[in-house]
Amino acid sequence: DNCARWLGPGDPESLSAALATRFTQVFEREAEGVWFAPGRANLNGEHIDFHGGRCLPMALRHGTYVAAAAREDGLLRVRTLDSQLDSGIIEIHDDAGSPAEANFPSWTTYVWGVLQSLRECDPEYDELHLRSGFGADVLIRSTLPIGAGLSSSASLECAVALALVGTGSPLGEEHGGEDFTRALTDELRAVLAQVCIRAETEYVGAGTGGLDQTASLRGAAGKLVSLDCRDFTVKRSDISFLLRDYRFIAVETGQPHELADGRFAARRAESEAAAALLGVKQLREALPEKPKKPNVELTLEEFDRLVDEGGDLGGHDAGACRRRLKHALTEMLRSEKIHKLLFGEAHGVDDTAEMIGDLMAGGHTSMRDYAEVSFEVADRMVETALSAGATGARLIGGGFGGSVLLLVRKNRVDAVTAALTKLSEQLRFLDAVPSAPARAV
Ligand code: GAF
Repeated sequence: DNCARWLGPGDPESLSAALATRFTQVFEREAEGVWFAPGRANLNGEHIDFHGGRCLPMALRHGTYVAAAAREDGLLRVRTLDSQLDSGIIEIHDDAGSPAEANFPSWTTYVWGVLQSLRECDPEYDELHLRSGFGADVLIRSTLPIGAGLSSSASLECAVALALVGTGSPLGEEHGGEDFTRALTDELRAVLAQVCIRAETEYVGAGTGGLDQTASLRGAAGKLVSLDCRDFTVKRSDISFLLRDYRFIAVETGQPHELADGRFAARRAESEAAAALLGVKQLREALPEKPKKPNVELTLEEFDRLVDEGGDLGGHDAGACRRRLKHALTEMLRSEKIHKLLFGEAHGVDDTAEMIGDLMAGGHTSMRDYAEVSFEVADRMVETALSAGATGARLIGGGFGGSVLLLVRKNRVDAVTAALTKLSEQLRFLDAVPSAPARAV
């Protein structure tokens, strides 16, 4: 029998109402609203967003809820209800520098970083500008497992961005509730994604690439996002035909990951050394508009030739740089193939699923052997899921921990989850349902 542990997303309306009630207890005043931003699962395109590659994420039903009310004294008072992180209200004074310097818990830097970054928002978008002296009381609750490779950090940033804009900007003053969500055009969402990306790269100091924030702010219900990271344009593909017979399931490995812990940055630096040797800023430039396998092979040969000639890799190991390069280029190719599958000629449901499944398997192998960000539990889970009848399985996110994404025919879900639960009863499953992006709730 199957005792798989499922992690439900909860009901947004009740979660929002409960958070507003808690807000009143915690801050002894009423919240002006509650905002939500989802986590994401990425079908393909890992470790290539910062190289201008194509990513294929979906926004999840699980994410971060933020209740907030404005303050006019510039003070930021924040609290999380996550039992592992909660240490009561934390007061961040605007002129006191980064919370990290004050030894506040690391999650507070994300909140503070979004506030700083919003203040530097492109002057063209004055509807997003926070009034001077703006501060806020902020209460946070997440339905995403933290550090599970499902973008808990980005979903926190995006939910906070909406809450701050919702309480402190002209857009928020003019529009409340559903009206606020409607007023957030795709253009404004793209601007807010950049705000959150800057919060993470400049204020938190994690050199990530923008996939997560874009998925959270610009995903769509029932749709997979095809994100071209050269210019952050998105196309959305309705995959409801696939979801009639198949399910995407994320399985949390129980091994948490930290993007700010240095290993992610080390992998990125090796791939950037390869790019520099090839004379490009981002590795996507090393491939033509419509890349094919021979283009990947030629680029690898070119890399080998440059290494043989004594080319400069900034002190990085040539073998490691080559493996990062190979991962990035083949991952880009897999993304283009899935993009073509979704937007090109239609195939039958099972054929489409099989083709996506094969590409997922290729993606996992590449994460394991070339990006070298996988780990034993994830490898075993992928193998087990595939032998138990999953159509596709791969590690997603930054790696070194996190989650595996499965594509499973509905009639095989029980068999697959039972086989995985036999591996470890600690695993947690969540339905990866492509859902609406960040919004007021
Ligand atoms: C993390 C990063 F935040 C993203 O930008 C992306 O690089 C991903 O790892 C790997 O694809 O989620």
